[in-house]
Amino acid sequence: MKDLITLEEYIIQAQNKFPGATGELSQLLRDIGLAAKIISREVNKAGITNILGYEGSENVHGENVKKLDLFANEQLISALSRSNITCMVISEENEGIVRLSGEAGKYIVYMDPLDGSSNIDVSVSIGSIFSIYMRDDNNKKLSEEEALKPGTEQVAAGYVVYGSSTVLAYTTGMGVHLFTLDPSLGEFILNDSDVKIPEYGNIYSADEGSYNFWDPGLKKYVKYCQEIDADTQRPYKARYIGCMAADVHRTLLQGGIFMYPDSTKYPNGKLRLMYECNPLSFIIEQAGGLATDGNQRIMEIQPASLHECTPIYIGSKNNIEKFKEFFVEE
Ligand code: AHM
Ligand code: MG
Repeated sequence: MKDLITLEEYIIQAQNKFPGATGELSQLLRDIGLAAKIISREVNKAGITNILGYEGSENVHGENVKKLDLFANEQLISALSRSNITCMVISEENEGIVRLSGEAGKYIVYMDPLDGSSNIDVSVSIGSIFSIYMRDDNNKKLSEEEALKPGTEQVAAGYVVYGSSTVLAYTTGMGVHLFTLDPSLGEFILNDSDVKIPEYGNIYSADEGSYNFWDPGLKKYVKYCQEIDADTQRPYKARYIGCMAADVHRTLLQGGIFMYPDSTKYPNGKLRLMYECNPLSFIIEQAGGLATDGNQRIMEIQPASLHECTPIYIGSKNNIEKFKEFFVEE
């Protein structure tokens, strides 16, 4: 039987390669892995436990919050509180910073606890996304400003997709490692270490229903994707799950491009820089792909606020480079 390596074992093996490591980041990743298992269990029985449906409140973006969003938020915050390693959490579900364990922890965690939550009611993939930064100075008073770092300063990031299987991918800046949850063992099992995105893919992913809100350059690019040309495997296939974590996961494995542009409807795009775009850009770049807002690398954007949005075009290197030709044309 092929040796099974669990997420916990893998993280510890990786840590042992660095004799000076304190083990704190490893612990933090394991805590997130535990929360992901609990969320996965609830997601799978969401219908039968009557956990579906609107919770009744609105989140900081004025969107309806469903019970499972709150459940996932609570599970992740509670997992991150266990080890006194994390000083603050910034979540899609909380307007301000959430302080944990006083000022002691040296890590700052951003997260989207349940991405794509409109998919819950129809049993389509949803996800969790996380992004981890280290504090500059543990003795400083915690502040929102301290959390406003560009994505290049992430020390780790990852996502979980609750799909036909539950998968978890993470990076600490040394490649992307992918695990699948075996529900009978209750363990994430290593699929692949150092996953690479195909250099080119024939899938494009965007909410094309919003076509009339888009810039002319983007419209032309999408028409390019639809043209017939065997040499470049066009027309591309269109795929759009409506859960960025799941759409980016497919892009990681099969290549292509995922786009959530700015538009007359969403002048700054809709996806959040700090807990959607930066962590998924870190993953895709570590796998050999690219992520841009059209003008600059996503991870180099200097954030001005915790929940800000950005347009994003992310995927295989050759697809993003081709896309940029259309973008500069305008
Ligand atoms: P969320 O509030 O459930 O996290 O929504 C974010 C999601 C992304 O994952 C997805 O790509 C996008 O919003 C879908 O938006 P739209 O419905 O405009 O296509
Ligand atoms: Mg989201």
